[in-house]
Amino acid sequence: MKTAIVTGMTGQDGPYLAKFLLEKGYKVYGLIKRYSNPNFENIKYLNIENDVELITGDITDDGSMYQIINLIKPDEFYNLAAQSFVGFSWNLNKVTTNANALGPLNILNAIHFNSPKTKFYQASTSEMFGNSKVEFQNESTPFTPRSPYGIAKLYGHWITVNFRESYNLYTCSGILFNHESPIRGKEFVTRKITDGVAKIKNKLSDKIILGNINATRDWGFAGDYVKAMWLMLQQNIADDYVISTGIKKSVKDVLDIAFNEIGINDWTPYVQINSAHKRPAELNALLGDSSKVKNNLGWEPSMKFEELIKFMVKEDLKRYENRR
Ligand code: NAP
Ligand code: G4F
Repeated sequence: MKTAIVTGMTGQDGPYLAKFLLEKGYKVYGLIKRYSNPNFENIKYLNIENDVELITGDITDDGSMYQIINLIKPDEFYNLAAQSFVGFSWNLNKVTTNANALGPLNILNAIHFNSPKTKFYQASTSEMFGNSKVEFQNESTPFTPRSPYGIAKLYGHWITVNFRESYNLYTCSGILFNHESPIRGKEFVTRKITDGVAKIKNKLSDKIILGNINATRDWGFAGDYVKAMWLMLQQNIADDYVISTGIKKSVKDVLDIAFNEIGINDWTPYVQINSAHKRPAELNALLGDSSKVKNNLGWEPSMKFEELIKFMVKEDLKRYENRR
């Protein structure tokens, strides 16, 4: 039986990846931080609470990573933990840097000295491209990050590449574009909208307050993207890959689909713009070219944007209906 450690188990991708690995027959250790009041909502949503072995640790604590990796010596280590909200990375720039840059370094050092056969996946991001000069970003596109989040993640990316080149470790960096699901954090724009629409439908609210609704992103489904993470660790040679759908949509497109799902064609009376939700340095557009992963690993996304947003609205509607 293969073993894997997955960090970020209370977030979105951690539970999706853990479920995928469990279905493949892995023994999965899910790393969570120490909480006074832990939140297992996402783990429960995917029905894996009895199957994942939860272990307590913190990627910013090198001793904690050293002990855990020395004890388990997993076949695979997926580092999904991060301060992942770009908007807060200006206010929490040191927390963001500790988790997103030094976190992967701590894990890589622990693997290098304690378990050099462990294959390592680092959750890198399209945010590292910044406002790119090219329309489609791929593995050769220069990085020009514009947020403390993207800058810290760029260190995580390069240190992952560096440990591969310096010590011959099997380390991969997945450069993932935005991916969403019904367990996406509610501060991210898609879920903020689908949750807001469900509240409006249930007369619990009459407004959604947003920032730059002209921004465009390349949005896919988290359930598809975790398969790409696993594929990267199953090859003979470690490499880095862009994961995306190659389709550009705007925040306004999310609003169109989500409101349409509750029978509202004109969402303008329900949406208010507030500059508090705008960023000091915005990324106006991101769009990925994932032909390398398609050609080399055979990965392609399965869920289309419209289906994804409708699915998220339906799941949020169920949550409010179940509370009545
Ligand atoms: P998420 O929902 O915000 O989950 C992040 C997880 O990391 C949470 O469980 C969080 O725990 C945990 N965490 C934060 N700091 C930690 C620390 N010091 N030690 C241990 N755990 C810590 O993020 P996600 O959407 O699942 O994304 C997974 C990863 O992919 C992140 O690294 C993100 O930056 C990256 N990424 C995401 C996307 C996307 O569109 N979703 C795209 C590209 C890259 P708490 O909640 O308890 O703080
Ligand atoms: O949903 P978002 O907060 O996602 P963002 O900033 O693109 O970051 C996500 O994707 C990255 C990959 O590209 C990940 F690395 C990162 O961890 C995270 O998962 O914002 C999307 C867009 C932005 O342009 C933002 O300015 O939506 C715009 N937006 C407009 N109004 C808003 C809002 N974003 C949020 N969160 N809240 C708003 O009210």
